[in-house]
Amino acid sequence: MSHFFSDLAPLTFDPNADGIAFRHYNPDEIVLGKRMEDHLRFAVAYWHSFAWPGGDPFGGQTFERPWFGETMKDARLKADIAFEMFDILNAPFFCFHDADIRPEGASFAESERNFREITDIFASKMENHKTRLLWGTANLFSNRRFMSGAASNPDPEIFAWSAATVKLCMDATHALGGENYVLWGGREGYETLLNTDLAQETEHMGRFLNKVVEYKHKIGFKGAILIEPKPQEPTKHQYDYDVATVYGFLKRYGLENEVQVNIEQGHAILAGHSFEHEIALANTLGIFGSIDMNRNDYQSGWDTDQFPNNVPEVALAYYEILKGGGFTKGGTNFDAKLRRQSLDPNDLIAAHAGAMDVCARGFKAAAAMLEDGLLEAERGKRYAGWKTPEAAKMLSMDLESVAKLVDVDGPGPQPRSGRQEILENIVNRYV
Ligand code: XLS
Ligand code: NI
Ligand code: NI
Repeated sequence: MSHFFSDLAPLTFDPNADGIAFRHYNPDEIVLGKRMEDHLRFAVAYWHSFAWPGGDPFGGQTFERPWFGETMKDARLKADIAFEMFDILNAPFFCFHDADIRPEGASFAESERNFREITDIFASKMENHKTRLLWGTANLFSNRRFMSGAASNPDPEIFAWSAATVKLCMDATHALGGENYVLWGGREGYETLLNTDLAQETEHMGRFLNKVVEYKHKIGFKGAILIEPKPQEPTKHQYDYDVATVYGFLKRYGLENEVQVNIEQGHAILAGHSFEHEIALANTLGIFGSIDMNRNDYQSGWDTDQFPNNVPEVALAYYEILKGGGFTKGGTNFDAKLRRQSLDPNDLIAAHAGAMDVCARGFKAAAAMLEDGLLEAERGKRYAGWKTPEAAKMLSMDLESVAKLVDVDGPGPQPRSGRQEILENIVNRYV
């Protein structure tokens, strides 16, 4: 034991507890025929919890952690404390990038050795801890070599370095039984068209993704390959802007049945969408995979990665997820970080416990809304006209034939209320 979280026992469901506990998240509670833990599939993000020093654009490190440092000893201690936290949180999953878990070496080979030593430690820890791997990923954006992108970098050596890094991270994800592999194109985009060949860069990204999918099949990785859309930040224009853009990209490269999306709440907001819009669209297009449940500050317009705390918003997101049949391989990853003044070890635990409770409340509300069926009944009524055979037939008729169906002498169709306020009032009964 490291004693970093010295006085904290594993959290349990206890609505009347004095201190930190789950007040709404009861892993064993059956909702819609399944344990809540199996529905929500919470994951802790290694990077924000253990590798982020608390900096912002105006100031550096605020956190003091005994594992901060660039040695393998630090990396091993970090892994010990990470699994201690997973145990305290009773976390079913975690997620990591290569760069979160190991110090960068002086060469690719040294970085790889460092990485493998820690993933071997993960493998042995996972034999006697419950926490599984939701997804692995490669950090192809922090190191300065990636400043102009990874797969889309004008320098072919960086393309190769990125391929080697993704291969290594896919191998580790596969070996650890990961359920997904994520690609977030952190710097796959551009700052100015003046120095950018957009056609070549997007072509390279398409080729790269094809290689990733081929490799997945070659090694027999059964997890899902996920792209995480984001419109901007760090680059001015990011190629994986939103779900719709990613779908167009996948279609262009014939990958729409191979790759799905990991949708982040904050990224949806940055793209000018709601979270539930992105989820609903991904379900419609058949590419929904997983979520990063971290919210943005609505004023700052920045990816502030805050833990979720808005039950009505979370409820609408889970409503769409449940309507799509719920998670299969995906889950709820907290790609969320503390505020930089939250220095104490307990803040890390409280942040996750609170987020799990917020999600549980939203999820239970979503399940009840779906079970009661009021919203779906209203939606059904709105589209009822299409239930008639004559209406359905129109979809396969040509334009002239459809035009002939209009009663040209009558008063024309009469508009009907969209009843938005009534629907919002219904939602409010649950949240
Ligand atoms: C950054 C992204 C990142 C991905 C994983 O905005 O959310 O954290 O989830 O690379
Ligand atoms: Ni993000
Ligand atoms: Ni994310």
